[in-house]
Amino acid sequence: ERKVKVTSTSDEPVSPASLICDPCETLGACFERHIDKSLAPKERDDQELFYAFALSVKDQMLPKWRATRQQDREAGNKRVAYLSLEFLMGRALSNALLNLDMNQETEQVLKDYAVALEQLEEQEHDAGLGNGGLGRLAACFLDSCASQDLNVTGYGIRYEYGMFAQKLWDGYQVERPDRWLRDGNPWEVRVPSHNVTVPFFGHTESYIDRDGKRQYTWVETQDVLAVAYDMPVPGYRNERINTLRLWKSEATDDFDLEEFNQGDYTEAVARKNLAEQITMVLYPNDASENGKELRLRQQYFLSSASLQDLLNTWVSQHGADFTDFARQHVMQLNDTHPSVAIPELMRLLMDKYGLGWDQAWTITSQTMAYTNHTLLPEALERWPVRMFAHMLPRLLDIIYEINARYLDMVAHHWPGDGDKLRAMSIIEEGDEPHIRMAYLAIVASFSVNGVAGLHTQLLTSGLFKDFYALWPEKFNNKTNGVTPRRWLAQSNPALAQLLNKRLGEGWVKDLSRLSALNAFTDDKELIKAWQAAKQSNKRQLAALVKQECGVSFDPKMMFDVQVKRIHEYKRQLLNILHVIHLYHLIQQGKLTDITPRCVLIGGKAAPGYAMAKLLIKLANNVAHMVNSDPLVTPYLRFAFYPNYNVSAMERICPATDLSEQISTAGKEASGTGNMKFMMNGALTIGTLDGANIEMLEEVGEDNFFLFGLTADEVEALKPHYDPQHFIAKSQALSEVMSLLESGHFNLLEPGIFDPIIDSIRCPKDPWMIAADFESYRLAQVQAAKSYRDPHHWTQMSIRNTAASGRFSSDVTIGQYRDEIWGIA
Ligand code: GLG
Repeated sequence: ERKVKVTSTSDEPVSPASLICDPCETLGACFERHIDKSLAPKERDDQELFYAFALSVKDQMLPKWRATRQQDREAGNKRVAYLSLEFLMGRALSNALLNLDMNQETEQVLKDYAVALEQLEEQEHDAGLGNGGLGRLAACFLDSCASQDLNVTGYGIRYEYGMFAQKLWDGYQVERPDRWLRDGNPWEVRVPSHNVTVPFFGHTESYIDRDGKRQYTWVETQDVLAVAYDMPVPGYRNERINTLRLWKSEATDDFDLEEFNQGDYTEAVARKNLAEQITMVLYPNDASENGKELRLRQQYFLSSASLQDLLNTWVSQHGADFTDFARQHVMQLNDTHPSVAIPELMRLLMDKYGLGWDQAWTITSQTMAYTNHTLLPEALERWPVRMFAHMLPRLLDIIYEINARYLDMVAHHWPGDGDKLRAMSIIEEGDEPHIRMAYLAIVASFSVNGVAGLHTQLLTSGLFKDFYALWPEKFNNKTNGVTPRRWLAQSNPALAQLLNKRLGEGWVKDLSRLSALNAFTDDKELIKAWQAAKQSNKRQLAALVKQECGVSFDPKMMFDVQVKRIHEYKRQLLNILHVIHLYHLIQQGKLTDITPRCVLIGGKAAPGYAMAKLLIKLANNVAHMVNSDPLVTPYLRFAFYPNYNVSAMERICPATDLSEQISTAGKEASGTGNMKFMMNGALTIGTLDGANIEMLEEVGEDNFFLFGLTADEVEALKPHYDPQHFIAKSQALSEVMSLLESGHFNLLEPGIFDPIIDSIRCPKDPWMIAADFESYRLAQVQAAKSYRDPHHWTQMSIRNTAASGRFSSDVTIGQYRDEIWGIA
């Protein structure tokens, strides 16, 4: 057997286990070698077989990965760095096999080992390095960038502990740590040649240089080592392998030198933990800020390490000449989380490479681009100036200088308007002054984008109105999308095969081709096959729900699903109230409008978000009552799905009939789950919020169950909102409230749901549950009626899939490429 020693330059990915690897080795030979050489010599259980197999698939990628790097280096094309504190990647194996077109070969190889691919896939731990939409969007974008042959690198953090695992105890959420790396991560490659050090604390000193110019240095810092771990991101059948570079924090060897010198060796070594803490755990908050010092440390750690990496690569090729740097780079900031990259780039260019302010500013403001993901005030990051002064003193100097120069411009634009200056300043004054990170990001970026049409419109007319007046050209919309590889081709093989048969395989790369389905909506054969695919997916989900929730779902009933983070604005409560309403109707024998349905809710609540956790308890208690009443279960079943994550969505989405996208209008920036369901042929019941609006535009009102107040109406109603009025007006809601208030769902725990009841009855309820209930109920009646005509329902389902082409992240990334990044 011929074995070739692979040599490589420092920039190329090499995995230790693959040092001896024949580039022409087959997958099978590779697998055999890893079983032999990379595993401990004990029982070969599924976990170990998965590990060896994943290593083999990675080995198959290595030559392409190296070639991609080399090609990008030689072509000298512009490169994009996607900076994000979250990449919610999920599992990698099935996606890699699909994109690399290795499914057939895999089947052959695994036959010899009498193991099924699904068995191995189940062994892989989700890479849960994100909370929800924002992190999953980053993952979909990476897939689209690679699949469109774009030179885009993801930069993130290699958290030791990802998103917590959710358990249920007596219907309450309990959090368990997610040690996803415990069994090792076969996909990652540690690249010590890219180590950089990141400074913290200390103070700034100034001095006069040889040319008589004042210069600044940041001294007596405590440095932390950033170690790069690379993960391959294979494009769809195009030979490109992009990189997701995740940073791990470690102690530098001279950490706490003083203590070493004082002879306190063990103490000093033990203190190294402080450095390692930075990348220990993902903050589990979605759409709300954390405000914790450690979080700022993570943000700076990621920003500094990534920028140093980009600058080092540049300098190794061009020397310290930055004339062309801005033409060759874009840094896309995924929300304000990495926006401290702005003053950090200024610092590196000025303090490390000696550029003057103006040149550094030109480069910074021509390379930074900012994506905003939310209008919720609680999610807008503000850091106390005090914290910056202590942790990042040099950056604070720079932010003050940016602010001073920018406020001159504001003063020029609005002469004599002190209020404007105060309102627009990057520094928010007060007893405890804060830095407004979104303002910093807008001031320093050449592009600011929202993530759906309505969202961008609300940004420019509301939250960022003044900035829009100053710089209209910066603002643009990029409606989100999701990757059709993972979310259709991979997770819904039944439907994918059907699409392949009807349309060929082109849709995987060009989702607009799905619109050809519209020609077949009367085709009986297609309708039958479409229904069969859905039924088979529903049977699989039913088995999973039985296993995870202990509830029997009947595939003949309508599957009505709401899975996403638990948040008041997403209004899981509206859904639960509707379940209570149906339960009540059925118990009273009022069955005329009832279509048998199985309702599934799933999602995690931030551990500190009491109201969201209470909603989980309510869902579980209502589910218990529904499922234990034999009069009710022929018509209604209700389950809360524990530990909802990417892998769960891959099974839930293909089996869903009705997708709940019911946020208060104006609150959900875009949503991306809504798009996954649509692609998989679910019908949506939804409000005019986020990307729902664009989905409705594509599919038409006849194929969508629309309800609720518009964003404008919500705003207009706010000052005189009277929930009692809406409750009194709706018999259904009055009865639901009475039942809830009677303690029917919490007999053993009196009063526990009072905060929920009070929130509905409170005139300040920002989510306007009572206002939208009746219109929601009527839309549900409509959906129930429609479902009773399977032929027509299926036609609507086909039309939804057909109209989903615009929500491929390939389309979104095409727009980023052309309108923001300007790359080939
Ligand atoms: C946000 C929003 C979602 C959006 C997602 C991706 O809440 O509406 O779809 O980002 O842009 N904080 C988020 O998860």
